[in-house]
Amino acid sequence: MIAKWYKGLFFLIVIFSQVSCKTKVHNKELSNDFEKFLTSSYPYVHKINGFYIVASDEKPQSEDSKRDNTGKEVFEHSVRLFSNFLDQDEDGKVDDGMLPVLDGLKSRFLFASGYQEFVYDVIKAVKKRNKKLYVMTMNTDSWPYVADYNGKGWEVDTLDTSLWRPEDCNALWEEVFHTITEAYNRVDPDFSFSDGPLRTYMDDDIREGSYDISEQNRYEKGQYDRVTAVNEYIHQIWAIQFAGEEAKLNEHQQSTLQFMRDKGVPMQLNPGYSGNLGVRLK
Ligand SMILES: [Ca+2]
Repeated sequence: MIAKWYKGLFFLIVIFSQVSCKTKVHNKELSNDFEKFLTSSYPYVHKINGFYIVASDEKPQSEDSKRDNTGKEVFEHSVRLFSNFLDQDEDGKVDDGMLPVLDGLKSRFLFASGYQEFVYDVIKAVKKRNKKLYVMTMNTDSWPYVADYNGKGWEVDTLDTSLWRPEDCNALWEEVFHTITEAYNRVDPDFSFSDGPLRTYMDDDIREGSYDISEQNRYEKGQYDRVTAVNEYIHQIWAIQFAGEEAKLNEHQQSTLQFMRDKGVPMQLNPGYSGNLGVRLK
């Protein structure tokens, strides 16, 4: 299946880091001010050890969304997904192996869900106040939100294009996964998307003609770069292993999966997970 939401499906704003805080007290004041700003500006705010998740109260309304959900449900679902990725053993605490990743999340990212205008506003406002943070988004007016998606129950023949997505998928799963793997990318130089093993596996797959990014690049008028492509490639491979279709992956994709496993990338999600981490601020 070719997803209908390929346009701009991975939206990442690069904000260059320039902040220099001289004392811990100053850091704390900044973080209090930032938190006050978030809670006074957005309908929903959650914090997991300093990593913020914000959301609008707009109802998801993309073409592929089931339209009976609310913005609050998307928000609470995003908190559950982040929590479950960070708490694979489901004991209600961040797994030890995920602590560095959580550090990467809190120091470099913020997650926002809502319509495009809302997330643009968050991006602008966050950039003004904390230049270190990238805003990762779930655009609920253009990407499918499917509350009961469970990541299983479909088959794939081969993974041969960047446009492939699981059937009836929930884009929120993918965007949360991208945020987690972007955090890996920031804390572990081996997890680079521009060079290193992951990039090599994808480049080899493309060179041998078994994987294609050119069609997506045409759709995106030449703007689909290989750094973005690597992050989508690893999500596709993750989704295929999650559905139990791992045997369909070719040798480059198998190597990519093994690399992620060796790095401790969380491989499981439990749709019934209820051990939310962190604290709801609003
Ligand atoms: Ca745990």
